[in-house]
Amino acid sequence: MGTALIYDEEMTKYKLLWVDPACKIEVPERLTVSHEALVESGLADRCVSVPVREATEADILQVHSEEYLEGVKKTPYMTLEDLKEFTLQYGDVYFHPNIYHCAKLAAGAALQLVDSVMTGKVRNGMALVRPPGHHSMRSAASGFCVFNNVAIAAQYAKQKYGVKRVLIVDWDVHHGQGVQHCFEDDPSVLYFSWHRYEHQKFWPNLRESDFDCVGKEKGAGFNVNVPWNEVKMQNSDYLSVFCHLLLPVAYEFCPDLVLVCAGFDSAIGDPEGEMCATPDIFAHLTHLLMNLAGGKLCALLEGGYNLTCLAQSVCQTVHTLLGDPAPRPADLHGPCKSALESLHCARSAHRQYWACLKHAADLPTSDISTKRIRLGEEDEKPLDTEEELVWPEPPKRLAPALRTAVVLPGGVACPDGCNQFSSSEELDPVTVNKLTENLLKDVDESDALSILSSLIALVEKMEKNEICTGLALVQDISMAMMCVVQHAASAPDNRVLVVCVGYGEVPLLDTINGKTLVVHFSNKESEKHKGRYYIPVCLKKGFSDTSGFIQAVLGLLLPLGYEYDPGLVLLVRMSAGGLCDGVWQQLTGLLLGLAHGHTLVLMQDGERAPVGPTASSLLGDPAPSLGPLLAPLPEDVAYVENLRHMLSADWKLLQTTGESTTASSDINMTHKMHA
Ligand code: FKS
Ligand code: ZN
Repeated sequence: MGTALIYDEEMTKYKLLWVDPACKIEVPERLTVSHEALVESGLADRCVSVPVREATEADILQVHSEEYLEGVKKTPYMTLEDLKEFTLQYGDVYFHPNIYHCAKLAAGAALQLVDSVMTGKVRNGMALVRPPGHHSMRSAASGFCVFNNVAIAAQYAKQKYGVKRVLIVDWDVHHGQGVQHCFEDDPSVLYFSWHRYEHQKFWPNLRESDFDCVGKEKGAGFNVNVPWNEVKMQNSDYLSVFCHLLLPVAYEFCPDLVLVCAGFDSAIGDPEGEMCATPDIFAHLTHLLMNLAGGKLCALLEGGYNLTCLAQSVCQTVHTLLGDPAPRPADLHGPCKSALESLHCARSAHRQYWACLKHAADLPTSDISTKRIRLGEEDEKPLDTEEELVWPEPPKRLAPALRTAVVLPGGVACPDGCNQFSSSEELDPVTVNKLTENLLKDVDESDALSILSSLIALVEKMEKNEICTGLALVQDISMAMMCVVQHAASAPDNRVLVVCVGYGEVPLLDTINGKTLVVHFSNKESEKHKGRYYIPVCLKKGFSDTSGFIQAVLGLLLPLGYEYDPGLVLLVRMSAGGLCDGVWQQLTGLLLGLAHGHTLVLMQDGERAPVGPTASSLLGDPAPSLGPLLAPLPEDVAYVENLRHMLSADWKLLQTTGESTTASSDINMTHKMHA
């Protein structure tokens, strides 16, 4: 199952023909540099190239009015003067004799992408298109957009393929007001957008871009706006909004198809966005969406005006669609105050619509509406001196030679696509000594020793990036855990995130120096563990409450993992009765975004049934969709919310409000919370 890439040079064949400072950034080179970067990096060759087609009038009329279409249809025959005149009735857009043709191709490219994904020809894909679409409205062009490509694609998917729920994620830095208007009262399309807003002072300056515009009538709750009231938002700000708002809502909604308005003007160096997120963040945003809808994801290019950053960001997105592990994200020092305020407002505005947000905090006490500045009331801020921003080019993303290696006892078949791991090299005597002294004191089994040495050899290959992921079935899971952790954490500058799922006892691992962070999902607290680096997540009904578990993974584990930034993830499945395969696969798939994709799964030898599903997730297959999530147990939502609040003094990515948290280094407080 591959990745589609749709591109046609024809869409570079229109441009601004007169002087207009508002439109001069929208140039044909946006498309050529993006495509060239994909070709030069070898990414284009790895994709399935799908041709464009023109959207039909019927397709376009699903979203636009006949009058508008008739108007645009005349533009190829207009004189320059007529074109200028026609353009004047709209805002920040230009027409050209060839733009109608290109707009039909851009919308048609979106439809081709939907066809390729929905028929199973490919798993996912990206379309590089001009003109963009998300601003265009039923009867109006706007912001460089002529036809609303993504809206046309969503309507088409619903009609042609009977898709019940579509998620549209608009990570462009501008608000796609055209998409919002189109689906405002439609509960089958969930629209999410973050956008530069600055209390309505930023284009398109609309009141309806604010956080409290949540949709109308039946569609109430299905429009999620996160307005940025300051510029310079960074990777942490974006990830926080994904973990604490978009993903919980998206999993609860459970789309059959994900469409992305993939604009890259939200990245560093962009003259329009003035944000500071680095291109590699798009690898993570993409990855985090890839386990929704069974992996059916279509990304459509929207904005992006810094050509260097645009090309890098497009490559990051396509790399991830192809399944290459994402680079470890840099600089995750927590969201800024203004981002937290936006997140807080949006979460509280949606609290009544989504069970996962039921316990979100009230609106901020400082009334944000008083900050709404009426247009023109304040002086324009002085123009920034155009400083040249520099950021490091994202590192080359080399996929390891071997994707998934397995260490299985005799008699267990190696799952398709995996490689049975055999360590060719003998372990050095020092390691053998350490193992026998520390771990194998009482057991005198050469079997155990050979399994442990295989595990160590496997971890070493993962550290060298020769192997991406691993899976081992072991007799003594505690011993295997201790062995891997001791070994991995002994390397300087390496951190191990240990995620334990199960009712079993977690051995005492050295969590004192911060080189190991243990997050333990279970249903009861253990008394013997303490400290900042052991985090128990105790859900009332353990893993049988799918919603509660998933929400804890999204809102606790992911932000913790991102902030901790491990070099290795050790995912341990102990006796985990009630945990269904789909949930386990979601967990496994999501964790692959950390540690450059290096995840080692340990499972009890007795429990062989999950081997196949685990292997499939480690190989990068999307997890199956879980169905719309029911409301989690109210106690669990409250518990997770509380735990997050307590831990947020130590872990900045857990914050969901700008209000200060009481410092709580003593997280043992959490033991009392279920009482
Ligand atoms: C110049 C003001 C320009 C118009 C911005 C339009 C943004 C378009 C876009 C799209 F994705 F549609 F291309 N104002 N200083 O990036 O959202
Ligand atoms: Zn934009």
